[in-house]
Amino acid sequence: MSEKRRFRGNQRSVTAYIGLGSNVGDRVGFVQQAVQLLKDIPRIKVLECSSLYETEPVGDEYAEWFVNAVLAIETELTCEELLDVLKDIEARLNELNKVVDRPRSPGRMRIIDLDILFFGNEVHGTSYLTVPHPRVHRRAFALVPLLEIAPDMVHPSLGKTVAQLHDELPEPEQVLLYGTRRPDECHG
Ligand code: PH2
Ligand code: MG
Ligand code: MG
Repeated sequence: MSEKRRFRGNQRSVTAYIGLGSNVGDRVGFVQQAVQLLKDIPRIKVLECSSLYETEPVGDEYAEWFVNAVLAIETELTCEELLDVLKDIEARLNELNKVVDRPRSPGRMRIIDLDILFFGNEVHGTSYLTVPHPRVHRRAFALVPLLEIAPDMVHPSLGKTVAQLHDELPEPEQVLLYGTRRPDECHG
């Protein structure tokens, strides 16, 4: 049994890591609202929250910078149940904020995106859910916040720690502690 699994009565409890991201409107507020909604779920205990980061968008369809963070939680839910909870919170925040005055941007906008990055040491993949997240090891916007709260977490299928994966990123996108990003400078 993995270290990350504990039993309380006959309830299995797992430490999981959740990535949060928003790239439209009140990005910090949406991330904070999602954290609060997660704290309100009875079978989820939020153990730790990383700092907030402002991150360069990855993927051509996104034009605006994201605010990203990672949470460590302890839960008795299964991975599929946790995914349902996250989808529900995404839907609630989308519904509550659908009249948000969106800035004009050519890119795709996410009010809130909640991803399961790790679920204990579980490795499994279906069309519905893959854990660990299939791109966690390639994304500085996930690895930098993880580095803060779980540098020694070993990726269960790659066998490398978060710190090693971060060191090995070939061309990391920019990840800045929130509040430290300077306005784009003029070149030339
Ligand atoms: N999420 C994506 C695609 N690109 N880029 C950054 N910086 N942060 C994200 O959370 C992000 C992204 C799809 O979920
Ligand atoms: Mg995502
Ligand atoms: Mg997602």
